[in-house]
Amino acid sequence: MNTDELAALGQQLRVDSVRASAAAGSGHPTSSMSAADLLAVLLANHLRYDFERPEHPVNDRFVLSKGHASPLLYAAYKAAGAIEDGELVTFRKIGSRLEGHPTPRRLPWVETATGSLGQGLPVGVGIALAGKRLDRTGYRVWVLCGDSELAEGSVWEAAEHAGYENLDNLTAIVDVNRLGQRGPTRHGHDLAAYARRFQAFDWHTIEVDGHDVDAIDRAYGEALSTTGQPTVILARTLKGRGVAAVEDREGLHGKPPWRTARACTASRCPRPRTPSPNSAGPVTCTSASPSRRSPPRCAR
Ligand SMILES: Cc1ncc(C[n+]2csc(CCOP(=O)(O)OP(=O)(O)O)c2C)c(N)n1
Ligand SMILES: [Mg+2]
Repeated sequence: MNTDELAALGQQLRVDSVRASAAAGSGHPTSSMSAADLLAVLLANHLRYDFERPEHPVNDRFVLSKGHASPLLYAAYKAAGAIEDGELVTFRKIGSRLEGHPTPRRLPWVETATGSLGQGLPVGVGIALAGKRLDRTGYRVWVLCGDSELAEGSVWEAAEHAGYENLDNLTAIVDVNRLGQRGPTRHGHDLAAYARRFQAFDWHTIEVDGHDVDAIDRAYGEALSTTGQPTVILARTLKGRGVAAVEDREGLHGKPPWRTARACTASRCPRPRTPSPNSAGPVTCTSASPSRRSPPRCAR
């Protein structure tokens, strides 16, 4: 996808995250919105995954370590054509497989259950090790973490292990939105502080504006071409990005969508074609251009 399409897809993921949360009257919309551009670029241009064959051994593995941002994950499934819009808005309803936190028992595309913070990266390290030593099919592991989540000690045990094992098939993406559940994180938007810590464990680090889709695209490319060490992409983002009333504001973590959510009526979701696990290189999207003619009304 090109720049405009990526930006529109990111915005669509935001809109759908808000819509799912609004339908449920709960969930974590602001946590989803900060990471929407990061996931849009990954899904459209870099993740090698066949949604029709989730068991395919060559599929990349994606772990949403900040599992509370499940609306974003489900919005991405919709964008990929794996679920329909009607199912998206069953989020958190009794009987729906779109639970508040993603579970592999119910959804074939979920690698591991997340929601308990600090678990996703350790699991991702294990998968990456298996990828190198056992499976050897060439898949990559992508793990999306929250910044407050990095306060969990298990994250740093995993980081040490990944660096020691030279896991260059592993990329961690940190959504540095400077806020946790109750307020600002220790390091705020100080990406360099996080970089120094990962570098101490022999990681390659990339600092990036997490809402600049071209910069994100380049960062993923750099991660792919880095050998001998795992890569972490430290992305400066804003929690609640895209809706001025909630953007970068404290006290809104896990709050049901606000009044403006009603403005976010769905437009048709673009469907990026993810690359076949057997094909090399990034995908060229042939789907209809995302809805530039009718942009979501909650757009900036
Ligand atoms: C082990 C653990 N402790 C506490 C929580 C409760 N909790 C859910 S989300 C959250 C804050 C997460 O903040 P961050 O990682 O920065 O993600 P963001 O929502 O900002 O994207 C907390 C403390 C949890 N899910 N797991
Ligand atoms: Mg945060």
